[in-house]
Amino acid sequence: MSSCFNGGAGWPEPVVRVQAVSDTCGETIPERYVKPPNERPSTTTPQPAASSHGISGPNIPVVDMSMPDSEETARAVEAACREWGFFQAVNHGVRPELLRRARSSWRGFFRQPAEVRERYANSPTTYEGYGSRLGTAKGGHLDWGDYYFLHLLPSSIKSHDKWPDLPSTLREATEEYSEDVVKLCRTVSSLMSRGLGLDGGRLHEAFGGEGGEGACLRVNFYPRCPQPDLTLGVAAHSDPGGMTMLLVDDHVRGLQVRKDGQWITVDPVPDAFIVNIGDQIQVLSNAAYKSVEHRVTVSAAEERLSLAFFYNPRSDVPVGPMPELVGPESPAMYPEMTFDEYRVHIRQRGLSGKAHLQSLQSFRSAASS
Ligand SMILES: O=C(O)CCC(=O)C(=O)O
Repeated sequence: MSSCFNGGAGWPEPVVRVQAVSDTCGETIPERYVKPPNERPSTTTPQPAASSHGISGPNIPVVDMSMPDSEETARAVEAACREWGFFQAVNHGVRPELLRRARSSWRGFFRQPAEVRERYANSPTTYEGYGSRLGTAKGGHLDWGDYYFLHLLPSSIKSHDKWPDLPSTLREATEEYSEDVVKLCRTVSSLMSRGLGLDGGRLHEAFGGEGGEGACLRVNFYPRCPQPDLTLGVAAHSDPGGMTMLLVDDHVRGLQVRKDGQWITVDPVPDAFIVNIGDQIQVLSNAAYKSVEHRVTVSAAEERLSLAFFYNPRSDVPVGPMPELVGPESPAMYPEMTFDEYRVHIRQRGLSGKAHLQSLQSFRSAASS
């Protein structure tokens, strides 16, 4: 058990791997993982059960990326981003074989002995590596999940030495996967721009243009949990970056999206990417597109793996509402801030609902009053 602790790496308390907790805690989870009653999944209004073929309750839209009319695709993406901030992209062009290889390589990492995993233990300075908590607030509630975080773009900060060397398939699979997913992000970014009535390259330009964009990957691993009604795999948050391409296990549900005050459980379409707007695109679009709160529930019966690919603006480019979207009827809702500046808050406080974006908005109101 001692190899599952990672003290002295800059965290305020020794870090315990949730995998180790799951293996040893029996029927009762430690107090640190028990969420306050109003945050527990069990207090959520139940959603109608999904049928085996589809969903009987509301669910996030599905967008077919292979439609021959790209205007129609742009309209579907726009509607989803305005109304839900989320959609599932199907027929997206990334090979199912590659999706499976990426998933199985990362599952393989979380199945390595603890001493192999611990070689990559992370610190709160960059978060890069194997981790078990977000945020450095002492004594806070913890999420029921471990993760691996790594940088992909700009290539100057990508370092294979910081990626696991086991299983042996992992580095090549992650490299290939990230190349294909970046291409998909560029396609989706162009559709999102057009949906705003702008040139297809406008968001890409606002992200820093050719070679400017940033990308990183967080692979989440949620072990089985004996009391899933009391905890969450990831607490409610919006994504701080530009957009997220999420690949989840086809057969295990867990992601919930907040819509009109209700938590909607997403039914994953096999091999789809779940795409969502992050805070930076909400700011650039002057709140036309929504960066929506989501969270993850865990299961007593099955572990779950997800790959969250974050596509971000260049870290030192000022990000504010795009001037074309600002006018007398739609004043700028946010001040300009670089993604690096924005990230500083998140790294200190961890993910917390929509608090970061709301604090930007109050900064704007205070500045203009
Ligand atoms: O695991 C999931 O379904 C979502 C993960 C997520 O929200 C995140 O990594 O930010």
